[in-house]
Amino acid sequence: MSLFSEAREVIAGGVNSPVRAFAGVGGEPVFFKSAKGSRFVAEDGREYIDYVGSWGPMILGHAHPEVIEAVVSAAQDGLSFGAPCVRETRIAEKVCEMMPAVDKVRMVSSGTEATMSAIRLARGHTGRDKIIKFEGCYHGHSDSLLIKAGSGALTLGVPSSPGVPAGLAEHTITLSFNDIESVKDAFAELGDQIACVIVEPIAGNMNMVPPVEGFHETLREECTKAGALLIFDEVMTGFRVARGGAQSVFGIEPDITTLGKVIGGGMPAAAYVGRADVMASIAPDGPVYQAGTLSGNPVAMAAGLKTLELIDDDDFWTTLSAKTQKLVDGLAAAAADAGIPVAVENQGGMFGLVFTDAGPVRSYAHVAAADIERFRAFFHGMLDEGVYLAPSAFEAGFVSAAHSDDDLDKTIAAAAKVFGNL
Ligand code: HOZ
Repeated sequence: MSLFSEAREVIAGGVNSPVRAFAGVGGEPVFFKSAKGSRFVAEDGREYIDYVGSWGPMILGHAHPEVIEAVVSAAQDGLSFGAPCVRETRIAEKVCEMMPAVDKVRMVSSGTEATMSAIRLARGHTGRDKIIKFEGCYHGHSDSLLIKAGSGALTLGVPSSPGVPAGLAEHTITLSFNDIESVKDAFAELGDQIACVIVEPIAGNMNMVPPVEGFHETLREECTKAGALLIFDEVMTGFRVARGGAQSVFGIEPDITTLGKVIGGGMPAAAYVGRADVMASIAPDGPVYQAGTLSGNPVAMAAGLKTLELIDDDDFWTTLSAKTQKLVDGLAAAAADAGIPVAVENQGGMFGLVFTDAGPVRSYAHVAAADIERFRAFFHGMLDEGVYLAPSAFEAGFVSAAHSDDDLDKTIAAAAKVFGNL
């Protein structure tokens, strides 16, 4: 019996998160037993160069010695207190220092918790119910946000999940990512009812889709005019595309930012952060309730803080960006040599690759029209060559500081071979 079949006997769908199941590419998922640096080792002993990085957190590579040391030391002090500890204050100080639009921090344990809480905060703070999100953006799996969502929901073909009450869904207005006019129209019609706009500043859950010029500026302007809050969901882009996240790249200050992945350094930690007067609405200072037994867990704080300390360095970002650039340039050149049309994107340690001849990808409709069958063949070809990519055409890829020139050269050579066979 395969490891996946064994898992299916006792785990719903055989996985604890749907995108891991290979449903988007076919076949059975690889089971991993260890990871170090840029490499994964599977249960059968095969080694892979990893471009998933646990879906984003592992920006330093797997099992970075200083992060492991911080985790071990924190664990020896106790696994969970359910009471304040200084590590929580230190990581909050670090986040305020590194990210532009942050006065106050509230730690939670997952990206879903962060976005769900941010939406409640926006509704509670403004006294309004309606929210605007964008098609193909994924903000975790809470009810208000699982409507025309990206990531696993898109991969499995259930972007609007059953189980979301119609009465709640009617408060979520879904617009097309990068469609500036539709944003203006929605505010013209419903501006005084809109609590917030939530957006991935660079969409990373429908492959990688950057904003067009003026998109974020329009969101900022319309929210400010209408008294609505702007939420940047930087669970994926925060501390991943730049030291100060996507907001530092575009020079836009959201009212609330949601963080996850890198902020936990591979441990379950996330946060929603933002403007002091907005954050003052959260209990115990304000009436908007949110709580968590493991929020600010000392071991997770230690992993996150050490990770942030290690990436808080200009040279780190120059080197990481150069590695990612080398990878996407190599992939694009290899595809062109083989006559395979692709569109690539990259920023910091994040990249996208879409099989399309329609030029740069700027909306969900562009991604949806791409050649998904070709992606599936590419994914399996690369897997056979020892390169582990996200098992879905709708996910971004991640490069870490641990990826060496040799890793990148091997990956580009593997891609040249696989493109040639498509
Ligand atoms: N949010 C992650 C990237 N799309 C996926 C995590 C998961 O759904 O397991």
